[in-house]
Amino acid sequence: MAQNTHTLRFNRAIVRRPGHSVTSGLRATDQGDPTYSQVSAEHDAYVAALRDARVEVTILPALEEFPDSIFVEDPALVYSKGAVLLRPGAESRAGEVSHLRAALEADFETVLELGLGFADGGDILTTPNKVMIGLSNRTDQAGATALQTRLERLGITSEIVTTPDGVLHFKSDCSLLDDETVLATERLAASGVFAGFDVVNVPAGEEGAANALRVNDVLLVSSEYPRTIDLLEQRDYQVVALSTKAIGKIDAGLSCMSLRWTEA
Ligand code: CIR
Repeated sequence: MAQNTHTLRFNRAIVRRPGHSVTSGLRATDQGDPTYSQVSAEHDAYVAALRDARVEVTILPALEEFPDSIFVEDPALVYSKGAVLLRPGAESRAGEVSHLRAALEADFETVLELGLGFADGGDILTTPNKVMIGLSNRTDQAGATALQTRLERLGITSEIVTTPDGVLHFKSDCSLLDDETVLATERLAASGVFAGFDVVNVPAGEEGAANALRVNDVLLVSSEYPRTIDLLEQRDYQVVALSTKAIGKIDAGLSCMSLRWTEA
């Protein structure tokens, strides 16, 4: 296991409580609705895991009019140097952005706006040397290019990459495990996008495990994927297994439920 020096060190996070409407969250394939109480329990366990990892968590109130608003990672992007309000690629999620503005303005001196095109935070992987922006059904070229210029204003280098067909977000298929290592599905790693990184492939059939979340010394991994957990534990990662059974029904994983940053 390589070092985790700064990119995956966080002391602040924003999350949003699920509303009862979460049961009708967007999904590509219908596996039945999750129940509110299941999603709520998964969210509670997630917040507890962040707090156990020594992160101060701000919990925003539920927004019933936006079923997917629990997934705060998508409408904004946050770094120590500032935040960017994005433009979600799903029409039903566009209105989530304005509901985040006040919370971000309270915590960040600089809050930029994407301005044009579409980009979802789920398509953005932050690594120590660059931010990778994945084109997908939610993030288009105009949005990705606009985001690059916003990131430049924050002094952050980025590159535009592609997401495999049929995959919701770039980060549905990958996560950064430490300064040098990426966890990824074979279909994404095969594109060569992670040249220069050590890549750990999730076992075939456990593609959903690729959306893990490193927070300080621990790695949050979905408990639905035992072979991936074994693999990561063998590599000495300190795994905290969390259920994603309910949020998985609406195409979500562990990174989606928070915005995370380091406050000086
Ligand atoms: C959506 O389709 O927008 C939600 N049901 C799931 C969002 C998952 N977010 C993420 O991967 N960052």
